[in-house]
Amino acid sequence: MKIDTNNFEKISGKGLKIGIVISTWNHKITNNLYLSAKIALENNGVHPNDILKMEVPGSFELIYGAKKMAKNENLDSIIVFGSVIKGETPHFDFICNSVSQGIKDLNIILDKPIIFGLLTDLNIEQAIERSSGNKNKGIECAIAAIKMAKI
Ligand code: DLZ
Repeated sequence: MKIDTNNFEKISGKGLKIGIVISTWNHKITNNLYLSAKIALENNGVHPNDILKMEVPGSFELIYGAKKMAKNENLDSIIVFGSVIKGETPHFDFICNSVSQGIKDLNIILDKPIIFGLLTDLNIEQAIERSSGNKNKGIECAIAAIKMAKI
């Protein structure tokens, strides 16, 4: 994965503590999202020790993971990363809907921003495209996490 750190938005994340929940389903994709976010956060001044990672089995579990992580009062924002790839059953729609509704609910209930980093792709090629390089969702979510922590 190649990321040009000169090429993304600069916004100071100095002093912030960020939690990241990642699903291990489609791990190659979610790990790339995580690594991209980590690079973007650190490049914007977040100390590596202030990035807390939690793994959950699948995207459906991101909701509970984020809720648990939000109990840590030191964290300023939480990002969730998952990758759902469309198969031949309606499972795709159920998971995508549940996770987006669940994360939306947490944002209403909790007093902490939860950033929505769920990739919902038609195939693995799309997922790779959106989880690596300079325009990937990992970077987008890292910048959103910093911006939301400052509100
Ligand atoms: C079951 C399932 C399926 C079919 N597909 C995906 C997927 O593409 N991406 C993903 O993150 N998780 C998937 N899962 C697992 C569910 O998210 C969940 O972990 C299980 O249903 C157990 O609750």
